[in-house]
Amino acid sequence: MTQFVVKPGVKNLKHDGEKLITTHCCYCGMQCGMHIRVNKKSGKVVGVEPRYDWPVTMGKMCPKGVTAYQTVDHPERIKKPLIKKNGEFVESSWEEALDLIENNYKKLQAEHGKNALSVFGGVSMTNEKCYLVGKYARVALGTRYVDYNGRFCMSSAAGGFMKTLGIDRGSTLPWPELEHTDCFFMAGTNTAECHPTTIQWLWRARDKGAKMIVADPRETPTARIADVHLDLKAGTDSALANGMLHLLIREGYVDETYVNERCNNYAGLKEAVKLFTPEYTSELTGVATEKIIKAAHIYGQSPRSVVMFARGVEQQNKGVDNVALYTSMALLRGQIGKFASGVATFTGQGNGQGGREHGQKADALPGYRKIDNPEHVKYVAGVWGIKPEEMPEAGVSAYEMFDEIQNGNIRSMHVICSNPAVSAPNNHYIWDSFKKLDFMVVSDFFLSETAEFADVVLPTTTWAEDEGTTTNLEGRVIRIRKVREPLGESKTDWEIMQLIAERMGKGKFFPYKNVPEIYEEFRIASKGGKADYYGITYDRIEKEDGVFWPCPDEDHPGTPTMFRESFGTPDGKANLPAVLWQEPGEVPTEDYPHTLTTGRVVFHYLSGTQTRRTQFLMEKCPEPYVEMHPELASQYAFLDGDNVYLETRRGNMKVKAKITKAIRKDHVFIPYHWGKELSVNKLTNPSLDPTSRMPEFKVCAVKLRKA
Ligand SMILES: Nc1nc2c(c(=O)[nH]1)N[C@H]1C(S)=C(S)[C@@H](COP(=O)(O)OP(=O)(O)OC[C@H]3O[C@@H](n4cnc5c(=O)[nH]c(N)nc54)[C@H](O)[C@@H]3O)O[C@H]1N2
Ligand SMILES: Nc1nc2c(c(=O)[nH]1)N[C@H]1C(S)=C(S)[C@@H](COP(=O)(O)OP(=O)(O)OC[C@H]3O[C@@H](n4cnc5c(=O)[nH]c(N)nc54)[C@H](O)[C@@H]3O)O[C@H]1N2
Ligand code: SF4
Ligand SMILES: [Mo]
Repeated sequence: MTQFVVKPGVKNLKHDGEKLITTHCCYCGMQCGMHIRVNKKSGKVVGVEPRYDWPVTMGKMCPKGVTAYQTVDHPERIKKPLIKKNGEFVESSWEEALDLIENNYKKLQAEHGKNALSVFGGVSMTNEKCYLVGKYARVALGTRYVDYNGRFCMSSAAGGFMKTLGIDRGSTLPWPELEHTDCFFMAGTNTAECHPTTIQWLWRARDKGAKMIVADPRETPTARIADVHLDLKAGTDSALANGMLHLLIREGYVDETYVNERCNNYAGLKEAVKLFTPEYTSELTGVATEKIIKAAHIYGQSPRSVVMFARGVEQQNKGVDNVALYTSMALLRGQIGKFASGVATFTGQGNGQGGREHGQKADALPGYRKIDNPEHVKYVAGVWGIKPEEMPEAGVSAYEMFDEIQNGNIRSMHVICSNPAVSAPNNHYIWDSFKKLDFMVVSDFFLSETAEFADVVLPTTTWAEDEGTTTNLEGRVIRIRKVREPLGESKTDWEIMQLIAERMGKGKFFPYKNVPEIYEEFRIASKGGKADYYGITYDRIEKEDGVFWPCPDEDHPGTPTMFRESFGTPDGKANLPAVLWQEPGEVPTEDYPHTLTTGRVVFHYLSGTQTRRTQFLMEKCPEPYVEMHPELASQYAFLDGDNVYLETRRGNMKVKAKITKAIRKDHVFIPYHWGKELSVNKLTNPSLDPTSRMPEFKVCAVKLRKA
C-alpha cells in the first residue's frame, strides 16, 4: 500500500496519474478536511493529502485519519452477502440473502407482531443514512424498536444540554474562535488523543496567554499541558462541578446581570451548592483543596472562557446532571452566546451530531422532534406519507433493547453500523442476547465481532464509496464526496434499507434514485424542528465551507454562535440545575477494592474493527493493557508487562500491566478497542443514567491479581 507522506505547507499536492477528491475523514467528530488520492486508471484509492484550506482543521490530521483510506480496498472487505449455513458463513447472491430476510421478517411479524423486529443503528453514517434508519424501522418494518450507538456516546450531553439550554447542539461556538479564548476548562476529555486536531487551536490560544484546566483521573497528554490538573476520582464530577459553582458564587465571579436576565433557578442552584465548600469537594473528589481553589480563580477571572467536556463526564449514571452542572459554570460567568466563549461537548463519532438529531433514537423523529408529541408525529407522518396513527410509539434505549431480547419481545435485530458485541457494556449479556435471537442481520463492510453472530451479513460500502452530508462537532453541516465505485457487490446502506423495504411491501415510501433525493426529503422532514436543516443545500455547503444549523430557510446565514439572544427553552431562559451528591453505581469495597475506568488511545477507533485492520496502527498499539500507578503495582508486586487478571461483578480478563505515574493510585484504566477475550466491556457496569439511559462505562469496582 502507498504510504502517506506528510509535507507541511504544501498545498493540494498533485501526483501524476491521480485525481484528488475533496472530502472529510470517516472517523471522529473533528471531520478533518482531506483530499483522497485516486489512481485514474484503476480507480483505486491510493492515499490521502490533508486539506490546508479547511477552516476547522487547517491541514492537520491524526494517525487514524492518514491511514483511513487503507480500509477502502482492504483485502478483508466483505464483497458479497454472507449467509450462515451449519455455523459457517457462505457467500450468496443478493436475491438469496433478501429472500431469507423477507421470509424470516414476515414469519416473525406474523407470529409475534411487528415489534418482534428491531434496528440498532450507528452514526458513522451520513445524515441521509441516519435519517433513513429511523424511517426504515418505523415505516418499512413498522417496529417501535430502534435505537443506536449514540446512546453509548452523546446521549448524556444531549440530555444535559436539553435540560439547561433547551437545544442540543454540541458546541455553542465555531472552532476557529477558540484561538481567542482566554481559558479552557476541560473535563473528561482527552483531546490530545481523541480530537487531536483541536490542539492546534489550544496552542494558538496558549501562545496568547490562555490558561487550561483539565479534570481527569489520569494525567493524559491533554492534562500534561494544563495549568491545573484536577485529578478527581472517576464518577465524582457532580461534586467537582458543584464545588466550582460554589466558588464562582463565593468569590464574586458571577455575571449577575446575565444570570438575572437569562437564567432560571439561580436561587435553587445557590442553595444546592452551599454545601460544596472546597474542603467537602476535596473529600468527595480526592482533588487537593488548593487545586480546586486555583482552578476556580483562573476560570472565574478569564474574560473569555469555554467549558469543554466529553465522555469522561458523560458516561456515568449521572451524566446528564454532570453536563448540566458543567454547563452552568459557563452560564454563571455569562459566557454562552458570545465570541470565543461558551460550552462544548466533543462530539465523538464522525456524524455523532447529525446522527442524533433525525430519528435514530427510540423516542425521536427528524429535526429533533419527539415521537410522543402528536404535532411532531403529524408533521413527520405527513412528510413520510403515512397516517399519524401508523407511527409506532417510542421504543427503548440501546442497552434496554437487549433486555427486550432476553424477555422474548424482540426476536430479530438488524445492526447497521455498530459493533455492540465489543462496545456495549456487560458484554456477556450482549453475546447471550445475540444467541437468543431467532434471526439476526448485520450491515457492515468487515466481519465484526457482532457480524459473527448474524444469520445474514450484508456488505455495505465505506464512506469513500458514497456521497452525502455529515454534521461536525461544531454543528457545521459538510459534504462527504464519493471517491470510487462500491467494491465488489457491496451496496450503500440506503440502498440496502430500500431493498428490504421493497420486500416488506413498503417500497413506495423509499423511492430514492440517488442521495440528493434523500437529502431533499430529509431537509423538509427537519423543517421547523429544533435541528432545522431546511435552508442548507448542497450548493450552499460547497460555497460556504459548510453551514451551521439551525438554518430555517435558504436566505438564513446559519447559526455559528448559538443562544446570542435567547435559549431554546419555552421561556427563552436557561435552566440552572440543583443537584445533590450521589455516588457512582459501584464504589470500591473490600472484595473489589479499586476503580476501573475505560476509554481510548490515539491509534485506535471505537470497537477497533477498522483500526485493528490497519497495519501501521496495529504496529503502534497491538493490544490492550491496564494502566496502573507504581504504588498500586508494588502492592501486588506487578512489574511492567506482567499479566494482570482483573475481575468485576460481571466478568474478568487478562491484560499486560503498563505502569505509569500518570493515573490516580486507586484507579486502573483499560482502552476498549479490542473484542472477545480482550474486551474490557466484559467487566463494565451497565448502570444507566435515569434520563439519557447512558451506561456507566467510566466507573466500576474491580479486583486485581497476578495472572
Ligand atoms: N483516538 C480516538 N479518537 C476518538 C475515538 C477513538 O475511539 N479513538 N472515538 C471518538 C468517539 S466516538 C468519542 S465518544 C470520543 C471520546 O473522547 P474522550 O471522551 O476524550 O475519550 P475517552 O478516552 O473515552 O475519555 C476521556 C477521558 O475521560 C477520563 N475519565 C474517566 N473517568 C472520568 C470521570 O469520572 N470524570 C472525568 N472528568 N474524567 C474521566 C479518562 O481518563 C479519559 O482520559 O473520541 C472520538 N475520537
Ligand atoms: N468500555 C467502553 N465502551 C465504550 C466506550 C467507552 O468509552 N468505554 N465508548 C462508547 C462510545 S462513545 C461509542 S461511540 C461506542 C461505539 O461503538 P460501535 O458502535 O461499536 O462503533 P464502531 O466500532 O465504529 O462500530 C461500527 C461498525 O460499523 C462499521 N461501519 C463503519 N462505517 C459504516 C457504514 O457507513 N455503514 C455500515 N453499515 N457500517 C459501518 C464498522 O466496520 C464497525 O464494525 O462504543 C461505546 N463503548
Ligand atoms: S482527528 Fe478525527 S477526523 Fe481528524 S484525522 Fe483524526 S480521526 Fe480523522
Ligand atoms: Mo462515541
